Amino acid sequence: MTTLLPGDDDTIVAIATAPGRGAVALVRLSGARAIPIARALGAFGRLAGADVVPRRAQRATLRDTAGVVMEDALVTAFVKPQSYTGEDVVELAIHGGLVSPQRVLTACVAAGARLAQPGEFTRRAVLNGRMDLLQAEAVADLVDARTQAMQQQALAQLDGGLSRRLLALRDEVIHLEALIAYDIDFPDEDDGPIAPARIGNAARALLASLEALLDTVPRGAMVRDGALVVIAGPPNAGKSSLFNALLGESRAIVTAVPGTTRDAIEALLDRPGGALPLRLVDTAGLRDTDDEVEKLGIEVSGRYLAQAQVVLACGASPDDVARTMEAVHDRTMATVIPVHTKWDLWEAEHATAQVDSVMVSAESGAGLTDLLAHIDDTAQRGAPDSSHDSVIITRERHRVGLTTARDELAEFVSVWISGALPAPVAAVHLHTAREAIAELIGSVETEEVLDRVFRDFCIGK
Ligand SMILES: Nc1nc2c(ncn2[C@@H]2O[C@H](COP(=O)(O)OP(=O)(O)OP(=O)(O)O)[C@@H](O)[C@H]2O)c(=O)[nH]1
Ligand SMILES: [Mg+2]
Repeated sequence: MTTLLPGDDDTIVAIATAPGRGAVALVRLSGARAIPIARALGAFGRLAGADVVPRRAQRATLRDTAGVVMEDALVTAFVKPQSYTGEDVVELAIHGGLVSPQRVLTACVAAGARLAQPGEFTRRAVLNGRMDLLQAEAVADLVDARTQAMQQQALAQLDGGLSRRLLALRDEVIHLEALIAYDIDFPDEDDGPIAPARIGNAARALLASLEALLDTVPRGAMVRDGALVVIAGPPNAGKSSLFNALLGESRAIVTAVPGTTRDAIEALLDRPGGALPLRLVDTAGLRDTDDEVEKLGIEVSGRYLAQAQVVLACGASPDDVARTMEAVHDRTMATVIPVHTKWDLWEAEHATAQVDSVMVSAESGAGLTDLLAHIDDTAQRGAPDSSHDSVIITRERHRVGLTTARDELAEFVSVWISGALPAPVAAVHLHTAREAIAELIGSVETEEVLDRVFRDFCIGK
């Protein structure tokens, strides 16, 4: 259950836009005194009783508490409960920059508002039932998204996709509990108790749904952070050039001197059209070396290789590619794609076509699209879109809660099938599973089980 913070009755204020030079800034007030405070600054005209027209932007000259003109604003009022927070909200759209927003904020505080805590507007929205916890998290994800895939996922979660899915799962647990409760309360009914197999089968089906949702965790991690793609190979193989070419910008230093890259360099490659984001890593060339700094760089490469989802084993000749394949083999669990780099040079001197590597030239751009398609294929295989309604798990809190629910349900299935425990004791596992799911959504109800008994069964049957 969401609990009240001290100060939840306060009217809060914050600058909702990022600080710094910008065309527009938004100062937002929420709480019982939002409208009077805004009125005190002249947001609704000079007349004390001037009408507030909800949801209509109105131009106003804002004055500080001493009556000095401080801004020319566009003011919009939202009357509760039709607002983001479920309280009265006033949004003051003013000029951006370093001075205006701060000045208006200070005036709001002088007129009786309190500075908002981080996330307090959304917290109030949850508290007032405007959204659940999962949607509140989606708001944060939307703001923090670094890739289109993550932004898309956050939007779907904000729209209630995950909430609906978890509510459905919770309802299935409640249904199971209801079946058992019926069995316990009315064991001598004429029709006999509910067949244990029916409960066992329903529990197994529910367990499968929970497993399916948990199976989306690897994909969720890739959507959130990108699939880790490590570029490995001997010094001077053209790794940094490939890295830059894939990114479409010069991020890593490229020189003809072997051993140029000393440390791993990361960049996020985000593409439109629903492709998984890629976390590309350029590494120090793999070789035996006495140079201390280079050695450290190679150790870093090793660590990346261990975590990679995809490894590009580079070499500028078939022999080099083979050697890299060999070298990375023991250091990674990832799918390794052989990549023949500097293909333009090889092609110019050798007539034979190569078939078992992806051939690329950072110089001409040849083969890059093909390589990206290979990478996408491999990443997709490592994290299939297993969810039938594309609801995926991207947060650790969700993974932990669902794992608890899954484990409890598995425990229930096992004791139920073996008949090892009396029904009321076995049902404790269901209760814990339900609590775990309810906690994710942010609502924990109690009387629901009994309600269900009387809704799904009528007395006397
Ligand atoms: N012709 C041609 N030259 C390339 C290509 N890719 C890289 N080179 C050249 O090869 C040399 C080495 O390139 P890098 O990208 O620095 O190689 P690296 O594997 O990162 O090297 P280290 O960081 O030293 O391990 C540079 O002189 C590049 O200009 C290519 O596709 N075609
Ligand atoms: Mg390099």
